[in-house]
Amino acid sequence: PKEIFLKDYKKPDYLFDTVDLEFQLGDEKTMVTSKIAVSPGNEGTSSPLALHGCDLKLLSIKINGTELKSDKYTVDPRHLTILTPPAGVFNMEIVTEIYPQLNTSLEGLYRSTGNFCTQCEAEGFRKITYFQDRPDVMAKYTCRIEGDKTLYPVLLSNGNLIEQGDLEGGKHYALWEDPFKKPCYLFALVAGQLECREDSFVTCSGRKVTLRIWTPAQDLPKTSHAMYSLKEAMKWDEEVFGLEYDLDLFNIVVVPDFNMGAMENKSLNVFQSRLVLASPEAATDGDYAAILGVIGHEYFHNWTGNRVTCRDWFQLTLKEGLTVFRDQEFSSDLGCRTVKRIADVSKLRSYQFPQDAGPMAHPIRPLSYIKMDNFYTVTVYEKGAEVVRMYKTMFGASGFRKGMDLYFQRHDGQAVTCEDFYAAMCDANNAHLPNFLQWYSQAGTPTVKVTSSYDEGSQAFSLKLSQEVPPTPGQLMKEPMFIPVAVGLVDSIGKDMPLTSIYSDGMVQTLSNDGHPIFTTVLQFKKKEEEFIFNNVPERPVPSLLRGYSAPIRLDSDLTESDLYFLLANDSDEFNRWEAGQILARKLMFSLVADFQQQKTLALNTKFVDGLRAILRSTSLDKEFIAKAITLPGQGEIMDMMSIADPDAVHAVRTFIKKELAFQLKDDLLAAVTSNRSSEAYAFNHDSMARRALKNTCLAYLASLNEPDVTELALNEYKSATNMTEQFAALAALSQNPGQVREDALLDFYNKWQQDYLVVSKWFALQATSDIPGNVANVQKLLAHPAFDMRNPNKVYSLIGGFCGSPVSFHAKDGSGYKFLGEVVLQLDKINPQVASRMVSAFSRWRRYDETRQALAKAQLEMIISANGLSENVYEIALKSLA
Ligand code: HT7
Ligand code: ZN
Repeated sequence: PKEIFLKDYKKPDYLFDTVDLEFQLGDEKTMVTSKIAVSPGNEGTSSPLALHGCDLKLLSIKINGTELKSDKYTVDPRHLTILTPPAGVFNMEIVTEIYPQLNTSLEGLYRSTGNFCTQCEAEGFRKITYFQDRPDVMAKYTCRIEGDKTLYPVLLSNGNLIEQGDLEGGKHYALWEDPFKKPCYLFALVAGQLECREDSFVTCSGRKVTLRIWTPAQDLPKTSHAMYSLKEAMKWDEEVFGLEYDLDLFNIVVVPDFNMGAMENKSLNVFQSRLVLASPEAATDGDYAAILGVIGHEYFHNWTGNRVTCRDWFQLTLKEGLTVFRDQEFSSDLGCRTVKRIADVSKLRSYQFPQDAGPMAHPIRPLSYIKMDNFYTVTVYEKGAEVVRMYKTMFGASGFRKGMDLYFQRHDGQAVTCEDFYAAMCDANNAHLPNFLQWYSQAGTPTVKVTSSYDEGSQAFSLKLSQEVPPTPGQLMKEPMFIPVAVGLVDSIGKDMPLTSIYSDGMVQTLSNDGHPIFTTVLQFKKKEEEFIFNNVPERPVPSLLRGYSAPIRLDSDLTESDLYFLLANDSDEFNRWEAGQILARKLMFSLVADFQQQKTLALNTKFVDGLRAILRSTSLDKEFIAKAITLPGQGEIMDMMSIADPDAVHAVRTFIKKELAFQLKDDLLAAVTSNRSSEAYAFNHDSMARRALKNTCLAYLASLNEPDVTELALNEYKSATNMTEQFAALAALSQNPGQVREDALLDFYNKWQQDYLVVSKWFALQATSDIPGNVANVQKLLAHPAFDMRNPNKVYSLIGGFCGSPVSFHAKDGSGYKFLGEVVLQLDKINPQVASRMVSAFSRWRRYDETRQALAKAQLEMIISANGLSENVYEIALKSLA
């Protein structure tokens, strides 16, 4: 396999101005005719025109209307090369045959429950026709679709429908025209038996846009939340960024078989069912929130990704980091900002930090890849979003908006780079951010150490900062990065001190906001070491550092335990209140892990219990915040911070703390469950969701006691629940403890919901992630369950992905979890390499474990990499994991 490097980027030799596609859809095969107006990309180019292609049968090529003789082109399994294209502008017509019903990779044109569907990002268009399949080739498209009218009554593509009609032999056709230039990865076609929910949105300039969500008829009632989400997203983008939708039609199509969450094809977004379909009985608050976020995300791509796209795939974070940031902000504005921030930071810590510390570590703009699909990662997406957030932290909301305006003014209709975004942000704010671009090119999570000191005589409070970016594969030496550190100083009664001036780098900076005192300032930390001295500080403060998590770093400060308890109780920055609790919990978990490893008796410190009790009893804090604040850091997060990850110890300690807290706080937890019941109909709003979150978190704690009264309580909650959020939480609570009650509840739930495959996926995931003893065998058995299907990515992610995320069973000391995954990966790779490579990634951190586990996991990776006919996707991950 060939590795592709960012440094080798060259502009295309040829441009495609217009692309006219024609599809003749058939049950066995589909014929694709592509007519392209080609022009030279560089003055006087005479080089061969190389087109990508994969799994295509070439039927004919014509240049300027004349059939091209076979000695004028070459064909290999990946390319069609026109050896001597005409000089200047010319027309090219290529006819190919493809076999969508045999396509289980779910890229290119494929069938999902009988319907036709496409997925072209990143490099799937080459499975449809020969093409320069790269994002900097932007063209205007038309698409004519022809097919049987009964089998495929709905024919959709990008842009506007300009013609449709009946044809002989029971067929019909539709002709679509997209007036906007686009790269081929945004092309889409959908055909089949679908019905739609229709609504409309009037844009800020008064244009009426028709909105349609297409699903199989029986699912239409479940699309109302998605439609609500879409209209909210359209309104929000106008209000916050002044961005208006640019066509008169916006379609969303729901398909059960899809490799990722959703796809932002121009005016024809495609979604996997889980991210559109919801009803209170069958979807949880988490599902509702995910739908809002992802509908927003794909819609926001219309400007950040589609109107302005990426020059090459290395720039992926240009559109994905920015669009994730936008969807995070959208969800924050519609819900609770602190809670959303906590959720996003937790995700970053649980998934991105481990990636950044492992063999697959890469900068948000990778330097090379074998298979681009492997770089749709939490680093490119979530860390990328944090990098965008830092511009906003530096320039403020209005400075950020100015930067966005300039970005669109300069680059609408273009395929650009991350430097172009940086330049727009800086130019719009007359700023320069030294060492900021390092975020795009250096991998690894920086660690920032902070030590503080106070001088009573001079009333000066000093923060000394130093940074260290760890070595990562291929990058042993690192440069300092620009790190914005938001800081507030809290006085002894828990109030923020006004900040008046700071001395750093030989300069004094006066702090004020138009004469008003300020309470949080952003330190611009850009060297290996720097000292910042706050003047006029009348007493020794407790510093509240990295407020709102102002940079994606690991912070290592000299705050004492009592400082942290003080911040947990008093910080005006709610994020940092939560953070203080998490740091305390981590410290506690580490010390108990050490005790466990030395076979000491475990005991919980009373200050910790008291701290959480105070939070739990608070009547002023947001309920969802309370739920998050009493939740312990995940096992993965703790293992990630150990020199040798010990899943057994971490699991034992986390289980111990949970149980002990439940025991000591039982009355408060029971009170929280009881007082947060509600008989009101389900509503998707923050208050009701927060209430359910708190109730469910408390129920989970209580169930860990495995006592008859709480089992009874959980069973009652399960039986009386009127929505999936509460029903599923009660089921999860009951299923913590092995035994008949667990088995009966799981069976009852399956019997209730077996007709709804999205609910059945949850049922798979719940069992897959369980840490009850002997779970490898359970999961193995579930593979053969009639409701499981290896060809459906959602089911694979629930069962196999869920299993890999559970430290206890996956890392079973006898290697049974590893062996199970090894076998599944090889089976999956034959069906769907993209999904298989996501699963094989679970092995990538094998070096973090003890020697026995290392040997067992390594053996599986070696077995995988030596298998015949392995895909490039899986090969790349296995190779890098073993390196
Ligand atoms: N931009 C979309 C990415 C995507 C994708 C990538 C590779 C293979 C299949 C895929 N399906 C969707 C989704 C997004 O981030 O908005
Ligand atoms: Zn995206």
